[in-house]
Amino acid sequence: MNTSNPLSCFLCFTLLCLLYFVAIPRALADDLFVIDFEDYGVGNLLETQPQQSEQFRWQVTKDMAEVQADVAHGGKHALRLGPARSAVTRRFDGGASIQPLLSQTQYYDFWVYPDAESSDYIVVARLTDVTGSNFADIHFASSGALKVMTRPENEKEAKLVNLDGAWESRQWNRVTLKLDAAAQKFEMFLGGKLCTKSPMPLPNNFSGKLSNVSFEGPHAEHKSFSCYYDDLRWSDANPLATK
Ligand SMILES: [Ca+2]
Repeated sequence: MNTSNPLSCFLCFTLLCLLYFVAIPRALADDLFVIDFEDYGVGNLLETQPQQSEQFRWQVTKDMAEVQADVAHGGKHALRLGPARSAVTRRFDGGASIQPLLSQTQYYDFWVYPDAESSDYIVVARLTDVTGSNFADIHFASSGALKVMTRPENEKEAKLVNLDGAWESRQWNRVTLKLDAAAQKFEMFLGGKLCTKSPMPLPNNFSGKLSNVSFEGPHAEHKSFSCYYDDLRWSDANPLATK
């Protein structure tokens, strides 16, 4: 392009403006996804989820999952797993409107309502990297215990360890993960309160590109217990800073 031409100069200027207003804000703060279930219909998750290519749709891997309007954290709809031990999973490494985040510091924030006894056991989030390795595992364990997967320094095997804090049955619990892909460490917050004394090593490598999110409802012997999820957000902006 001949930049001595006034038209070329104008086009260059316009292009630079576009880059500034489109590209720069995207690098500062972005969301991989925000899911509040408000644009989902009520009913079986497999049938009510919005249009999405087959590969990147929610999959129900065990038992029953539905979008319902009886219990919601925000708006009118939330996801319900159960009764019993249902499980769902979805890929976020592609599909409509899904773009990987550029930042190495990322946050996963979600609300979960266990309609279960404190003696029950729920895998509330399990996250997988594009390589297929499981880099985060959060469990609401028996007696209110909070457990996460980590790989302690100098140890080969990842293991579940207890954190400070306790989950509440039949209430909305807010879980926030801060993931540092550069340091390969994470911090976790429950109800906005830090549960990890210091950043903990991830159990497996996280490249900064999320592949898969999955949840499992209560591991209950009782058949009538469920687990609700709402307001799932993956972002490079700290969700707790906006309170
Ligand atoms: Ca909602």
